[in-house]
Amino acid sequence: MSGNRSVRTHYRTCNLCEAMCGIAIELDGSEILTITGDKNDPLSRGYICPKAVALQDIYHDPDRLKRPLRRTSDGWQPMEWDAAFDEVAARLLEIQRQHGRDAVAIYQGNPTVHSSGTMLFAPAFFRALGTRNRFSATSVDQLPHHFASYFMFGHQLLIPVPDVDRTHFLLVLGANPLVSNGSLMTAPGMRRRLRELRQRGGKLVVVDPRRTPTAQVADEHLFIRPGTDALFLLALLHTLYEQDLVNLGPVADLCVGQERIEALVAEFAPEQVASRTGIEVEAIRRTAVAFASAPSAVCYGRVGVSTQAYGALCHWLINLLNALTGNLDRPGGAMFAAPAIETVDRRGAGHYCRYSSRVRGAPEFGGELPVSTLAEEILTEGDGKIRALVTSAGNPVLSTPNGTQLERALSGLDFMVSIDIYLNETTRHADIILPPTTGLETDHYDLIFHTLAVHNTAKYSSALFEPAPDARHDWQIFRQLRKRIEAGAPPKRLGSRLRQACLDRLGPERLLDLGLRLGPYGVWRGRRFSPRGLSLRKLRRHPQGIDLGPLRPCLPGRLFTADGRVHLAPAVLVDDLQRLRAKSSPAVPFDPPLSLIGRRQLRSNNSWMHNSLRLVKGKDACTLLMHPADASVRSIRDGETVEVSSRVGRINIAVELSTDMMPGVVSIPHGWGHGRPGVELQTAHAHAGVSINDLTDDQRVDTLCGNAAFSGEPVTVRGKRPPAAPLVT
Ligand SMILES: Nc1nc2c(c(=O)[nH]1)N[C@H]1C(S)=C(S)[C@@H](COP(=O)(O)OP(=O)(O)OC[C@H]3O[C@@H](n4cnc5c(=O)[nH]c(N)nc54)[C@H](O)[C@@H]3O)O[C@H]1N2
Ligand SMILES: Nc1nc2c(c(=O)[nH]1)N[C@H]1C(S)=C(S)[C@@H](COP(=O)(O)OP(=O)(O)OC[C@H]3O[C@@H](n4cnc5c(=O)[nH]c(N)nc54)[C@H](O)[C@@H]3O)O[C@H]1N2
Ligand code: SF4
Ligand SMILES: [Mo]
Repeated sequence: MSGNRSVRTHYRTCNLCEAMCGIAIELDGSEILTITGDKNDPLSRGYICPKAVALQDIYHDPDRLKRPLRRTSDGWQPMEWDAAFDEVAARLLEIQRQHGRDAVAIYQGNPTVHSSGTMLFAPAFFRALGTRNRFSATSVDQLPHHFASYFMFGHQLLIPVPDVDRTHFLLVLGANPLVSNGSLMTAPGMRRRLRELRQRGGKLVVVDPRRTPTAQVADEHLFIRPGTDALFLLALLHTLYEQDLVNLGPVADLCVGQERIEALVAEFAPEQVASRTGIEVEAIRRTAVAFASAPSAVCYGRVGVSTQAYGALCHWLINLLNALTGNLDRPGGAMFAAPAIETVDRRGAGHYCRYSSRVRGAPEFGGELPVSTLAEEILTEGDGKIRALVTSAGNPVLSTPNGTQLERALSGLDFMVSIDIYLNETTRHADIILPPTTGLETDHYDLIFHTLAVHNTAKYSSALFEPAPDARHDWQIFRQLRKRIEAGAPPKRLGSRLRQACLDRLGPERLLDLGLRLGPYGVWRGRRFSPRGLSLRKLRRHPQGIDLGPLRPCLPGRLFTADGRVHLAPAVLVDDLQRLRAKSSPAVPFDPPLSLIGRRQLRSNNSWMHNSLRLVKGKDACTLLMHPADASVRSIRDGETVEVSSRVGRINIAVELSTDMMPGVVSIPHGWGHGRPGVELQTAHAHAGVSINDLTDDQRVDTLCGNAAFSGEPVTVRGKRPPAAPLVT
């Protein structure tokens, strides 16, 4: 191809998931020839997954919306942008005037954090609406991490990251990074990283109710009963004290509360928790001793331990395990990244319980209410009822518990607007859809995931393609909406008006440039001029990224607690042990006949990439994984369609027998269920699958922090034939 002078390579970061892989796009004119991993990217070093290639499918997708749409009795009609902005603002303001500000709710979904334009400009719009009814995907995901970090380190975003590239012992609970490519651990190329861990004599232990691809490459895999990780972690801590293995190491002088822990964990001997967790006494002790004795070790827990009834407890206990073995803030342990644009500042530190939800009294965290309560807030009559909803980059019908109930609620709203690129399960309920540019049409700097990366780097990607004519970027949509809402709302103080006018004038590029210049590696860091420091210009000159070095110890400097210490025994978390004790008493019968968990798939990205044919073609991916023993007592055969039911719903799904499942546990991937009427996603519709969240229960939450407790949903599975043995269901 070298003779062809029109062939060029565009470098950028894939922004689909947290891994931030560097990609190289080879083009002939405007035709994409190949999308490959960029070997020179300092973070991903050539790794990509199959979804990167599908970036071009999103760009070319005929179903992707390009103009605003309005729902009418004659179907969807295109609208002019200005008319759409005017109408959205007028309707929202009118509803707020009549019923109060909280009558308008907002829901922000996952791609929010993958878009610098949305990150920079959406907050001002949502602030202008001034509603307390703010919801997001956080409370079906990582809320427990924020909760533990807020109470232990004083800031919800100061989340420890496992230093996987240097550790000697990685203990993974409820995460499958070989498939998810890592989460709250930006670490593209986990297969290579895990191979290197073992090559340097390190060990990988995975605790999961399913023998996942990550568990398959581990030194040891322990099956655990869904939802019992807090007990397992307490038993690990118990063993540290029992065997005199506690040593806080580098943070010894920075912590408070350590003297309380021994008494708190005293009752959780391995013997006490083994039958509940399904993990043998000897395996618990062995794991604790190996962890504490390794030259460095780190425990990492993700979605499987976040989305359960004791998610916040789990993340507190994980941080404790790391701290009490001397592995907090030291190489090979749990460390903090130092991004080029600082995101962890005083203003966003967090807060808890300032107010609570109207119907069930669920607590706010960081200015958001748990999304498990959204449907009831719309459906329950009375003062304070939600009457309008703004969704942005979210698909809560498929991604939050009891999606069927939420759909019923959405269809009864007075007004709904969705800022989204597709007409899907959620946005089909909107009155107006505002579609932004996306992917290859946008500039990108990752504001969030550099804060969670296992190695410090910086990279700016320019848009590859000109946006379609008459398209709007997400930040432009938010700016227009905000201006109109502000024009119709009570005037704000002069200071905040001036600040906003400045932000508007700067636009995203100059804001990023300022962030880089003033950041820890910037040309103006510490108010001194450092000519070799970072600026946007410098990043543009290095489109394949700049290496800023391995993670470095940073405590106590980055702590945000009032006393500048790490709090090992925050009262709210200590008190929550009481709830666990009550639930785990032997008098309470445990475990339903079958307990349901989720799974992620390499060719899937939550609910919204099933319209790419290259990702969905082939074998049906939306199946119920079930252990052969559980199938045989129910006379269920491989491939048969069964009925799965829970307290809130029922679905029909094909069974895939698998000895990788723990007996008594079944698994369904989330993000499917595109068969609903009115979904305008041709390919996804033809590969519809069913939604696990038509089974998950909106009442199952971690009542401490409000996160959805998906893991371990009690379900009944029925085949076509009568069961081989009587079943207690
Ligand atoms: N049972 C169960 N449920 C789960 C999970 C689970 O493990 N099990 N996982 C949870 C987790 S971790 C998450 S993060 C949530 C995700 O929950 P959501 O964020 O609600 O769902 P997504 O599937 O990410 O939907 C993203 C939406 O953004 C739109 N979109 C894509 N790109 C853009 C863009 O550039 N701009 C705009 N404006 N819109 C865009 C898509 O069309 C889609 O509508 O799901 C949660 N739900
Ligand atoms: N390919 C792909 N990659 C993705 C996504 C995607 O949809 N597809 N989504 C992205 C998003 S938004 C996120 S948040 C991350 C999530 O990243 P991960 O957390 O790594 O992904 P999951 O596959 O949800 O892993 C959860 C694991 O927990 C296990 N599990 C379930 N219940 C329990 C339990 O009670 N205890 C324990 N110990 N384990 C349990 C499950 O079997 C599963 O292996 O992935 C991101 N990356
Ligand atoms: S793992 Fe795949 S989807 Fe995620 S950033 Fe890398 S290439 Fe993109
Ligand atoms: Mo997520």
